Amino acid sequence: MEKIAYACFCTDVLHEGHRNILREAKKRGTVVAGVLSDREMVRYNRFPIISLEERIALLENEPEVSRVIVQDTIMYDGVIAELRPDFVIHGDNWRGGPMSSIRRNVLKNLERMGGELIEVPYTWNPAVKKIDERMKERLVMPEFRRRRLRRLLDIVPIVKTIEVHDGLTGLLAEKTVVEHEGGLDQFDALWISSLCDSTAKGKPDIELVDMSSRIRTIDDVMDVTTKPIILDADTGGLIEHFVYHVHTLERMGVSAVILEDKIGLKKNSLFGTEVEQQQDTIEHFAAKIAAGKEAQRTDDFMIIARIESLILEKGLADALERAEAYVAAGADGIMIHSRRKEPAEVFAFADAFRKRHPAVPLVAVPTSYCAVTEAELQSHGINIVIYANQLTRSAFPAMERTAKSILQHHRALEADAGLMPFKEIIRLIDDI
Ligand code: SPV
Ligand code: MG
Repeated sequence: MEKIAYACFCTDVLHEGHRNILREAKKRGTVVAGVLSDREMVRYNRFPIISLEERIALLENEPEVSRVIVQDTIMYDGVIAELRPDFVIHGDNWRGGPMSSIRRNVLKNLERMGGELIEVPYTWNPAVKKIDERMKERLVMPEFRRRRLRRLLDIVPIVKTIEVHDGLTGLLAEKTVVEHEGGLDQFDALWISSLCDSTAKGKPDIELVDMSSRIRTIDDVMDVTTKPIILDADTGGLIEHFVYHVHTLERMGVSAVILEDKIGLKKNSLFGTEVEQQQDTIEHFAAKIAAGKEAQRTDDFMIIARIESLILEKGLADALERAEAYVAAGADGIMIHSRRKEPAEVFAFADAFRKRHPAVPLVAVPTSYCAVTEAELQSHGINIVIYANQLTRSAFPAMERTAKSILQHHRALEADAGLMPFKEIIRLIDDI
């Protein structure tokens, strides 16, 4: 019986390096090519530019390939048990970083089931580099980035979103990949928080940092990332101004804005009823949503309505009544906010809302009820989770500790042990 040589691809384009792998596979037997599923491509931080069907066709067109299968997990346990390949072929570029856990998994499975790993020297030349750069270029283009949030909502069970407020936090959110529960994981989307954007500028979160300045932050983040951006647009301001902002943000490639139903001098929600805050009327806020939807020019852009009833202790019935009106006005999603330590009121809202609207995306921001897991949120129908301020809150104490240590010791030595060498920080920055 002819031997089986298996190689899995998580790419939207085939270049010389991939063809080299296919040729090496062909030398050893019948070539079965794997195509990684959309969901796993995303978890692996390779957002698919073309569809699964197109990726299958790409490999079917290669003369060496006898059969194409879909590999649904990044780890090889399932595919090796089912296919029993005699050889697994892979480029040798997976020996370091999070990819090395996939290599270990392949070796473990081959040892158990029989079979040999063949590692082909990774092909890196100007032509391959150019193709790689072209693919990255497509990901950063506004029309592609804008659409990416809606695509994610179809692909992943819950869109994991992290706060960023400058190029560096953007890079961290873009590139951090961890090995987790037998797979790889990374963040799906970026949250430009009004609180953290204002705080980074040393200003209070009261809509003092104006849209021009927020756009500057978005642009800094966009310049070094590809992931979709959800903007915290506070109250959206005057309806007459909001419609212009929708145009600008949509053109830039922002995927969604979240507008909160407050009016007057907005204060941060985490203050709750400790400070004077006023909720907008249902009619006026619904009119703002409708005006924004009317102004947008693509089907990609999303306007998500944020309900502050629970923050302001107006109760579940008020939150649900508002949700109904905002969806009727055209909102593409609902964010329900809470500052309780437990997620019970968020779950109660989500369960009731889901009965009436099975498909409207729901967003949660578990800052105060931080013990909740993504799986629990997901089981109550939440589609987007936003970790809204954790990067800022972890960076500040570290910086404060360092500042105090230098002042206390009149030198930097004592602080130095806790510092990352700059060489490691700048590894995030791409060469051009
Ligand atoms: C923000 O991050 O600015 C938010 C979320 O609006 S919260 O701070 O919890 O109100
Ligand atoms: Mg905010």
